[in-house]
Amino acid sequence: MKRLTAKLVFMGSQGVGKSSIITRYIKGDYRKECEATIGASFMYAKVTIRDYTITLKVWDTAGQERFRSLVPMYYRNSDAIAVVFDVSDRESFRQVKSWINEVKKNTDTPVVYYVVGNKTDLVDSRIITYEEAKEFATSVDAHYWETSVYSNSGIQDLFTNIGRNLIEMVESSKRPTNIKLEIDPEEGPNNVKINNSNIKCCTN
Ligand SMILES: Nc1nc2c(ncn2[C@@H]2O[C@H](COP(=O)(O)OP(=O)(O)O)[C@@H](O)[C@H]2O)c(=O)[nH]1
Ligand SMILES: [Mg+2]
Repeated sequence: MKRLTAKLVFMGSQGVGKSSIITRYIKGDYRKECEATIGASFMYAKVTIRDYTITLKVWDTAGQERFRSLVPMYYRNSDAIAVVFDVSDRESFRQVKSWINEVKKNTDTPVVYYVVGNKTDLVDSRIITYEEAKEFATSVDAHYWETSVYSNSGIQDLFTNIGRNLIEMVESSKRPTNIKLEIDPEEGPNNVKINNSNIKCCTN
């Protein structure tokens, strides 16, 4: 068994569904009334692919402008960045570009970028099409993924795909210095500690 530990940071405007996506993946449910995330918090998410067990340290940032100056602290040393927008909100889509530009300006290790169009259940109020978002993502060397927390679509696969890309990165020569790879001498029980105690939003 090979173990990878990597840092995944969620970014994007307030209200696009970052905390809901993370909570849905980790706890398998969501709450309709989330408090605005203050600052940032992190939790651990586990992804198993092939002979890899990946522990993602998932950081949930706040979208509020007034916290924006704090965000560099959270994306520093990140291995993967998911920038989320709401497919029914053009302003949140416009913001994706500035988040990605900012991270690119301030990072020098390889980072896997994901642009995530959330709330695809809002079919009637949808403004950003799959094609427009995909074309934009390609133009900034990011993967594009769509999710809906309400209809529970795309979320499991988002984390699995991020995991797959991290494995690719580790196996290729572009291996970033901050991804921790451990290879067990032999197959043993999984003892990766999963700690959910840092959930600060959408908890009971
Ligand atoms: N229709 C719809 N609403 C969503 C979805 N995901 C999140 N929301 C709602 O959007 C609001 C903001 O979500 P939240 O996770 O707090 O956004 P954050 O500020 O980016 O962390 C909440 O009322 C959520 O219930 C989704 O997939 N579809
Ligand atoms: Mg939040």
